[in-house]
Formats: sequence, C-alpha cells, structure tokens
Amino acid sequence: MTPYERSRILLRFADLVEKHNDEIAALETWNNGKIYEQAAKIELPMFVRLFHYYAGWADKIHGLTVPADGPYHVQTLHEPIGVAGQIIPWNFPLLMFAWKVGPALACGNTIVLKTAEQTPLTALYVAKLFHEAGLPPGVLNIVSGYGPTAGAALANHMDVDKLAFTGSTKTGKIVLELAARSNLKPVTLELGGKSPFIVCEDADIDTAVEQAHFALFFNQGQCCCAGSRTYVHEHVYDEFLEKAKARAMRRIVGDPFKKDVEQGPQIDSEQFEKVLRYIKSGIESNATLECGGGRLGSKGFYIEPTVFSNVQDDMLIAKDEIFGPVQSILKFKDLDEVIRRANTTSYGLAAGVFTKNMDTANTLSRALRAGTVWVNCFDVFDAAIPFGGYKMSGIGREKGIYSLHNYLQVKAVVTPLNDPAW
Ligand code: TXE
Repeated sequence: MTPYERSRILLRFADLVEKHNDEIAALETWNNGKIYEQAAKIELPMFVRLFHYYAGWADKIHGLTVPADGPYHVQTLHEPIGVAGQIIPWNFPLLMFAWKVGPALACGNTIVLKTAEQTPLTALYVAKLFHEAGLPPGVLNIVSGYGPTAGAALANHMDVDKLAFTGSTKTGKIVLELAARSNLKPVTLELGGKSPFIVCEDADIDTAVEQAHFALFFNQGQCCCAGSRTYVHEHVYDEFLEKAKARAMRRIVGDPFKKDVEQGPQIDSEQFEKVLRYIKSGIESNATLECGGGRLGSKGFYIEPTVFSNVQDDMLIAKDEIFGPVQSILKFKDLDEVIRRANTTSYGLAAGVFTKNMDTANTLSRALRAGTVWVNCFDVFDAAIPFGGYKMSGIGREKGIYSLHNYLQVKAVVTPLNDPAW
C-alpha cells in the first residue's frame, strides 16, 4: 500500500471515531469507570487528534543520503519493522491504543494488540471502524486476553518483530526477559512512576493547589505520571496544605455518568484493595491523615479523596506507586535539597514545577531526572510531545516524531560510484 493510501485510511478512521464520539465515550466509561465527560470531551478528541497526527506522518517517512568516505553512493531506507506486538493497560484503554496503533500503522507495520483483561470493549469497537475505513483484514488484530497467557505469548513469539508494552514495572521486566529469551525483538516500555510535583516559595499558590490536585486525582489517581509526591516549600506549606485539603474535600465522587461528578470508582477489587492497603500503611507510618482515608459507601470500588501531610521520603506511600486518589504532601527547605529528594527514586517518568522565577524553572527542569517536566502546568498531552521514562519508568519514547523510530528498521544501502559493472 502506498504511504498516501495509509494516510487516507488513518484519516477516514479518525472521522468515523469522531462521528461516534459519544457512544464510544459511553463504552469507555463502562469499560473503565472513568468520568463520561472526561472520555467524551477530552480523551475521544485526543484520540482523534492522535490519528490525524499520525496520518500526517504516513507519507513523510523517508531515509537519507549519506556522504560516506570513498567512492560510494550511500542511502538509508526506513522500512516497517514487521509484526508489532502491543500490550496495553486499563487506565486509558483508548489513548493507549492510539499511542501504539497510530505510529505502527503510519510506518506500515501489522499489529497484534492485546488489551488489558479489565477493559476489552472499546478497542474491539474501534477496530470495527478501522475495517469500515478500509484497513485490509489481518493488518490490525485485537486479542482480548490475560497477561500471563495471551500477553506472554506475544512477548515470547518468534514471529513478532517488535514489542511495545505499557503497564507495571514488574510486568515490564517479565516481557523484556521473554523478548530477550525468544528472538531479541526490540522492546519499548512505558512503566510506573512516582512523579514529584514541586511547589516553590514564589509559586501562585491557588494555581499550584488546583494543579497538584488535578495531577494526583485525575482519572481516580490511575495515571502513570500522577504527581504523587507533592513537595511544598516550608514558607508556603501551611497555606498550601489547608487549601489542598479543602479542595480534596470538595471533590465529588460518584456515578461517572452523572454531571459534575469528578471521580468514579477504581478499576477493580484488586486495585481498590491495593489503594486501601497503602492508606493503612500511611496511617501506620505516622503520616498525618488530613482527609478521606476509606471506602466511600458500601457498593462499588469508590475511595474517598485522601490527603496525607507530614509525609517522609522513606514511607511506603512516598516510595511506591499507589495508583489511587491519595495525595502525599512533603515539606522542603531549598532547591538543592528538593532536587536530591525528587531524584531519589527508581522511577523517572514526569515532574511538575511551580514557580514564577525563570531561573528556578530552568534549574529544576534540567536537574530533574524525568522524561517530562511540566512547568506551571501538568498533564499537558499533545500528539507531538514525546512521552516516556528515565530509569525504571521505561525504555523509549511514545508520541511525536520519536515514536516513529520504534516502528522502523533502518537499512543502509551502499553502491559503488563509477562501478565498471554499470
Ligand atoms: O499491571 P500489569 P496491573 C501499575 C499500577 C498498578 C500496577 C498493577 O501501579 O497498580 O501496575 O496493575 C499485561 N506477560 N500500572 O496488574 O500486570 C496485562 O494483561 C505479558 C501502571 O494491571 O502490568 C495488561 O494488558 N503481559 C501502568 C498489561 O500487562 C502481561 C498502567 C498491564 O498489566 C503479563 C497499569 C505477562 N506476564 C498499571 N502480565 C502505567 N504505566 O500507566 C500482565 N500483562
């Protein structure tokens, strides 16, 4: 298929999704429990935008001519890598689908994608729309299955040429090992995080409070890049804490289809229990429980928006990825100290910095070992902005121009100049 035809299919697909925006958003809420308004007004439009973006790339992928020493004509061909295996999680079922499928198809690959066992619905629905958009049978294959069986089979398969995985660091290590033991397929990993959110002395406190709240509680706290260590300068700590607590107490939890509700249920009983265990551990390690701390109601996996203050770096709630609506607030004195503490983690996915001083913003954004640093904002996602982790938060980058390299082989073709054989 020509690159232009690929581009046309991606555009037609995006148009079909746009046409079915509200019903797909409803399906995503049934799938995951996320807020319907969020699915309909943020995630679906972002999904469509991602496919428009990759449609734009499909006919702009090309190699180079290389000025090598000697009488040679040297060129590189950028070829599709082949069959891409993709394993996605349950927290953003559609967006993770788009981050993986968009670049793989733009580059001309075929795909076997496994959805998370909790959230099989929307990928199947949109795959049908791909068919309607003219994607030939066999190019995009969706498998609904469990991790240790269907997921592991993909990672282990000798005929899968590339693996892209998003999920926990623990499972990331397993799939990397399976890939190494089988055919050494290249692997990109987007894993967990424990992202610092740093509020400097000169920050606009009301904005910082609202953004820190959003950074942690968005999507029921089930975000890999959640700002889950809120570091606040000692001079503004008390004011910040009071306002952060008040904001969390105002958070509306309930039926994700209802208007004005901000937080739905956690994804399943396993995650629900895990979050409650971490809350218990925070209380036992003597962090101060400012609000929340338990289950909300007696039906469904709803958790009260929870805020801990007086959190210390060595507490489990400050070290582990909780993946739930639990904000941990920590106090710091100066920049060197907060840089050191923010970087003392095995993760390195993202960071937030709130300050009015350009010098502080530049210092922190260079010093923090994280794949994304948001300054005076958080969770700004755009199809063109690369995303990925340092350290145990992953390998490689998704989105933007960087994602294309995950799905291409580079072949160097070397031909003598003035070859008598010509
Ligand atoms: O993740 P898993 P789980 C973190 C978060 C969460 C924890 C556990 O902290 O509480 O991980 O969640 C597939 N071979 N994140 O257990 O197991 C699985 O079927 C191949 C952060 O749900 O990593 C699913 O499709 N595949 C994360 C995907 O891996 C396997 C998002 C993710 O599941 C497999 C989700 C195996 N042996 C959880 N075992 C993020 N980075 O956003 C499981 N899978």
